[in-house]
Amino acid sequence: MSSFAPASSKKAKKRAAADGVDGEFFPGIEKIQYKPDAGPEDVLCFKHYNASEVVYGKSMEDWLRFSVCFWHTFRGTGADPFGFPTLHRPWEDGSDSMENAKRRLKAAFEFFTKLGVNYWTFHDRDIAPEGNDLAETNKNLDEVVDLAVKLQEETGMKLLWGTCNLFANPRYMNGAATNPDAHIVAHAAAQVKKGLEVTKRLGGRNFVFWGGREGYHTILNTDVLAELSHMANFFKMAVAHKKKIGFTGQFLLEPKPKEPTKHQYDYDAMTVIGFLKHFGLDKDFKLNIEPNHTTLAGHGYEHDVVMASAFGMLGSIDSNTGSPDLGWDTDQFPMDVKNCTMVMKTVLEMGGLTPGGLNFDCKVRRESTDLEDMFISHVGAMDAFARGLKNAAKLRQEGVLTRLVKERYLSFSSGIGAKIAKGAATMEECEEYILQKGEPKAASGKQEKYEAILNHYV
Ligand code: XUL
Ligand code: CO
Repeated sequence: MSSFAPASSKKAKKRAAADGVDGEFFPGIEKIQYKPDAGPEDVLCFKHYNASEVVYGKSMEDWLRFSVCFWHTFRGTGADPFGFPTLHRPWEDGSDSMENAKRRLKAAFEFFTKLGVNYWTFHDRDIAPEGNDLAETNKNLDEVVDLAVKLQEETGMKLLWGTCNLFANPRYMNGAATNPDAHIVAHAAAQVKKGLEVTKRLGGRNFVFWGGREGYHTILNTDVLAELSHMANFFKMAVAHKKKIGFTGQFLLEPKPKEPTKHQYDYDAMTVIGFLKHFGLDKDFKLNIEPNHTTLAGHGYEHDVVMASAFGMLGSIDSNTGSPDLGWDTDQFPMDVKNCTMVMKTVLEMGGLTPGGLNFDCKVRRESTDLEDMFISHVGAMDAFARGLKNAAKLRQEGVLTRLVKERYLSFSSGIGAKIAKGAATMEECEEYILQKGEPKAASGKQEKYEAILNHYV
């Protein structure tokens, strides 16, 4: 999301003038093929991702469920707080018109199809311009959604999830669902009502809530309990409306610890699970985990994926990465095969992510200015995850780590351990046990052995 308008070029103006042209937006780029023997510089083909290949009982496309996000890939301009846009796309005419929005959507569907993904994701405000009031804004959205329905039908593309942008407009600067002004909370609810309706129309498999401005900058002006209960009531309204309109997609909450607010309420997976349980919302929501947010919270890359999955709350993944040496959300393409292996290990253990998927909430660097970089980045990340999937499948098939972890906890399968595991033991029994058995033997944690085993598969 940026306030910088992309600079217009002569070519773009010409294209803009010929509104409705169904030209080719990525000439010279054919549908990306699987070429396992391709060389190191062949970066416009898959060397590992082979959509229909069966791995561990399911096709790769079913395990991975790749999705392209509209906001970075089609609204990203490369602008940063220090510099103007660098990514000048030929279909952009620099305006906020409906014509530009529709042309951009057509370019996006050509991209999705040539890349060979089955899913996409968007925020309401990515795809259609805001009008002068809610009625006009909704009308604009409906008109672009009409085109999206048609393009989905023509290409077979599906919507992984829709979401509402409740953070860019200045009205939300003090929060949306947690704003101290009820008028603004009501506006956010009205926006989500429409967002749910269009997501349903597009057959969205999920609907995401990322609380971009739900947090605080200073505790001095903030009633945290009031804000958190308003947020819970906001979600309850959304659940009620979902039921009312018969939307069957999964609701997902996306944790992030900081940025843009200094403290975001949805700090990390366990914080969000605690919030959902506290307010009785845990049956209606799962989590959309973004590893770059996890690392911002000070955890390891796969930590939140593992925690959410352990509690049966992993719904979907915004598969990106941060830069380990930077402290902000860089939204880079995930290229680290070991990280991808760890994520896919969890996905395999839980039997798959459906109805969620791996959404590339990632942006090309502002210096990666060529159109082909849009493809190279996605292809590279898809291949990294395909390798992660194959590694994780082998790891699981051979079962070495699973066996070692099982053995590590063996003491809980009988005797006092089984009683503790069931929650049936008392402190007196534990005392009696220790008095009889004496001092326990310390066992090695064998971290390096586990790490060496993982390296065998990566
Ligand atoms: C922001 C972020 C969002 C959400 C959707 O850091 O990740 O793009 O994924 O609003
Ligand atoms: Co995200």
